Amino acid sequence: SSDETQGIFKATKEDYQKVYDEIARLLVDKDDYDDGSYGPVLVRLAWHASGTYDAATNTGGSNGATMRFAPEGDHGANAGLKHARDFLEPVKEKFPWISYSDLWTLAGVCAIQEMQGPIIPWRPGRQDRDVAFCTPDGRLPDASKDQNHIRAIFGRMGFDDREMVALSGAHSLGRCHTDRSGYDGPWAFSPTVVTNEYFRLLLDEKWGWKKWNGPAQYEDQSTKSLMMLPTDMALIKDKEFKKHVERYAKDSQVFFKEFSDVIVKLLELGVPFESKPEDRISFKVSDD
Ligand code: CCH
Repeated sequence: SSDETQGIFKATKEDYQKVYDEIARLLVDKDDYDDGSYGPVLVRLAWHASGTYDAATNTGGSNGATMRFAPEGDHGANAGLKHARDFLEPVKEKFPWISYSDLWTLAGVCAIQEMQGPIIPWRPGRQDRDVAFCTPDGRLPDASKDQNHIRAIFGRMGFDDREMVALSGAHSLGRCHTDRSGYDGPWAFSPTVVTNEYFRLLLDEKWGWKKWNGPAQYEDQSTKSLMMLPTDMALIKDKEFKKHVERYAKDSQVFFKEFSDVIVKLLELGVPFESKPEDRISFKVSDD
């Protein structure tokens, strides 16, 4: 008997576009949050769901959406991501056939595209898994560390130097919250638009330690309104990383292309797709 008669809903590309459109609509509708958008925190949810991947054991990654469960949801690195998960609950209610793991990654794609970023081709196929699949704490990066830590954490996922720098460009978006990570402030002047500003600021501004009682972070000396984490600053302290910071600062098109490719890879880590890369969907951006 067919899937149809068993009551299994086979979603089409058009169905996934409807989910995309609903998230995009809610992003506009619920603009009374942080800098006026849930976009950045949705990107962080997709990244933290995916960035638990360990290539050696093929565990973790976006397949499973195990951050729904207390052990993983309570990991220090995931503080504040409940805002993103709760934002998506009405979408899950409206489209109950989509898995949380597909929904969270699709939401990251939607947020990047709606914040004027590049198209991020995406495909479905993730299945939610139970609490037993929660990953151990410590798989996500620690902002107080240096380039060796960045290479250890992202190397474990299977990324090279170039990809690590491209991924870090996501910090053109959003901000740090004292009640989540303990750090404070945005990286860039336009935290709800995807740009290569993060790389330009890293190179062009003078950065000094912020004088405060919080965790060690940098502030720009001219306006004292922007921030960098120790791990961000490692990207210009390390010669190999810095080459890529310079490439992306110089050419926003190169950044957009390599950022898109590396986000596609991030969101697919460890997912046992039945579909092929050619089956990826390029969602249509909303017109405003
Ligand atoms: Fe990040 N990130 N991130 N980050 N991140 C934080 C916020 C965002 C690190 C630490 C932090 C990536 C890599 C790293 C986003 C996307 C990505 C915060 C503040 C810390 C701390 C959290 C808070 O207080 O709310 C470290 C360390 C690394 C690597 O070494 C990568 C990779 C991505 C995506 C591809 C986004 C977006 C935010 C903003 C979230 C918000 O709520 O505004």
